[in-house]
Amino acid sequence: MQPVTMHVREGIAHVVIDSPPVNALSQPVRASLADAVARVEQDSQIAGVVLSCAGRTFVAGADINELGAPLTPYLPDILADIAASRVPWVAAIKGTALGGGLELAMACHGRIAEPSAKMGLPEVSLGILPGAGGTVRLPRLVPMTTAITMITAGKPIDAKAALDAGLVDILAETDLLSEAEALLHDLPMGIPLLERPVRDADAIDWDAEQKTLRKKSQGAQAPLEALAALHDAASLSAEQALAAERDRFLRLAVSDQSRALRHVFFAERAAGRSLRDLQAEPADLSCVGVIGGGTMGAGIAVALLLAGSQVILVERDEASAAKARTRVDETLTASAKRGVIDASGHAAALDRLKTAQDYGALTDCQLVIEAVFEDMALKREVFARLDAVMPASAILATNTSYLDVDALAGTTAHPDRVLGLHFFAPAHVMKLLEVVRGSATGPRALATAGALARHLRKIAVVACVCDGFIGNRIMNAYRNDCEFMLEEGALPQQIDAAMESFGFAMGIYKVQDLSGLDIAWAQRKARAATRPADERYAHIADRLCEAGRLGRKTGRGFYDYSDGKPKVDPEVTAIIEEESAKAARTRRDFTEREIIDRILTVMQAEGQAILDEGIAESADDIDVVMITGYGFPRHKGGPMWLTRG
Ligand code: 3H9
Repeated sequence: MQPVTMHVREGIAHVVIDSPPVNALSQPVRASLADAVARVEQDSQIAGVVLSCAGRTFVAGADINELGAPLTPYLPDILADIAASRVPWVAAIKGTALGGGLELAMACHGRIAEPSAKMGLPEVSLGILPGAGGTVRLPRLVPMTTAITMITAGKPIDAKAALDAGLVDILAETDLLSEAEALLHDLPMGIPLLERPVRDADAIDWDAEQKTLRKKSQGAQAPLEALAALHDAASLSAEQALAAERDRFLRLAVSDQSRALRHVFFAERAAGRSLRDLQAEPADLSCVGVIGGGTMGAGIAVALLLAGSQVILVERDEASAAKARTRVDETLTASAKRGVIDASGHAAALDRLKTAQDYGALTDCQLVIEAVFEDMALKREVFARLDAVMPASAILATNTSYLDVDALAGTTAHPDRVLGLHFFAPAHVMKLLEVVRGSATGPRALATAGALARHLRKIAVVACVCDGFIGNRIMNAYRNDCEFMLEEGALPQQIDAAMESFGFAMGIYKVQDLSGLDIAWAQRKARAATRPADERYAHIADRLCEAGRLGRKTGRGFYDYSDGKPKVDPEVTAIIEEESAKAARTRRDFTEREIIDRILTVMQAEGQAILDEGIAESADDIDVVMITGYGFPRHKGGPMWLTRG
């Protein structure tokens, strides 16, 4: 069957794209669409066209598997034919119209959308820019400021915002297709879109836009190319701007950054597939227990509340429970400020939170997540108590970031229901969920982790038990090596600058100061007894902790925060130089390239060891962990990708 079908009813042709799962414009879809466009032109009985899609969504864009390959029939040519059609076309949008899908809709003469629909040009997230006229058509429909935000940030907007901006003509009230037909009758043919001027381009300070974007994109090329294409749209004829957009698109489509970003796109979707493929019935997530209402516990509770679950949060006493509730409330307030929920959503979420001091309050929960302090004895006690009160069918998870999940499971009578769910702070924002599979973890516990990730819209990556699992194990390895570089002559600010210019959101020393140096200090102390005597060990971080420099929370860590911002501190430099001398290292200069090469080499070696030991399911999973949990630059594809790229 053809992926694009056409049937004519009372002079209106219904052209329907049907190519699951997301109606991407693959070569067969484009060929079939081009054929439908030609048939419309030849059939004089047809007075108008409604273009719609089967399934759950309008077109989600070009087929990402085909980017960088020969593109015939070429989408911009098909869109030019639609725009020049002798009859009006109306796009009927549901689900999402993204990338080439939105460009297709913009080539039509009118657009109607379901109120729940979303529209966007997310190409920059794939290292390209809209390549089928998006940068030229969008600023002729919406104000240039809106076009700049939509195209350079790649974030979709909802139907109401699209209506307000002028991207769609009306929102459907009851039936999308019959209202699309009605719109066809009402549509004035007017001036063709490409002959209209761009909207409000005079208000733009292009140099300032470029400066801000350069800073924000941290080395990613596509957003800057997209901005340049929009500048072309404002300053050249439509025909010239379309040709310039095409050149930029073809160049970016074969770039290293686009290849890396496409790799990440598919790696993120493949992550945790083993959890989805399990036959076991996951636990019900309508009511979830959380033990501990500190930063992590409260964040996990907020993530669950925002997803619609009821949460029973257990704290050791009434005062701690009250503090936890306040923490949750404050986080919900911040979420409301960011537009994630409205006031009634905030109130409803808070209503779904119950606090308790007794584990007996948890017995209706099929999943309990423990998020108490990282202390093995304390966690063992929690698990023993949970095991005693919870029905055998309930799943018990620990949010530990490095402790032995098997040792915790060993304290229970049903180790098959125990697993690790390593959330990242802030837990209601960060996308990554490391699912730690113990040696006895059963399929129902794993299926529940998969269901939880979907419920919370997170990316699950499966790891087996080892110290630090995937992410923290790799981070510990390169953090150690960074300390060795400090001993050998580098300074924290140089290492941070090198990492940031590579594209990390933040250098390792700013990250440590932000999260606090005490957790890793406790970890090092716990390991001290078993550390081989001949293992190289740098004492710099320990010295800072001993001096009370625990990071931002104490106003001092690797940097001084007395002015709020990280400032180089001579006291830290002195400690580093003393430690170099004690370790008998001759200090020397490091180049940025050398620093980055060393960090990458350590990450890749540790990643390879993790794969060889069977801790991670794939190299792609390691890339996903480092990008979504540890600030590795997305447009570089991840440490393991770089060994292949
Ligand atoms: C573009 O349009 C360039 C043009 O400007 C120029 C042309 C000349 N292609 O995300 P999901 C697969 S660039 C191929 O899990 P959801 C995906 O891999 C494109 N495959 O579902 C997955 O496969 P699997 C610009 C695609 O409901 C399955 O579909 N467009 C594509 O959570 C389900 O995906 C974009 O960047 C694709 N375009 O979210 C949009 N899209 O089951 C990218 C999806 O084997 N897509 N797949 O793992 C999305 O953002 C989300 O998929 C969407 C649905 C929101 C649509």
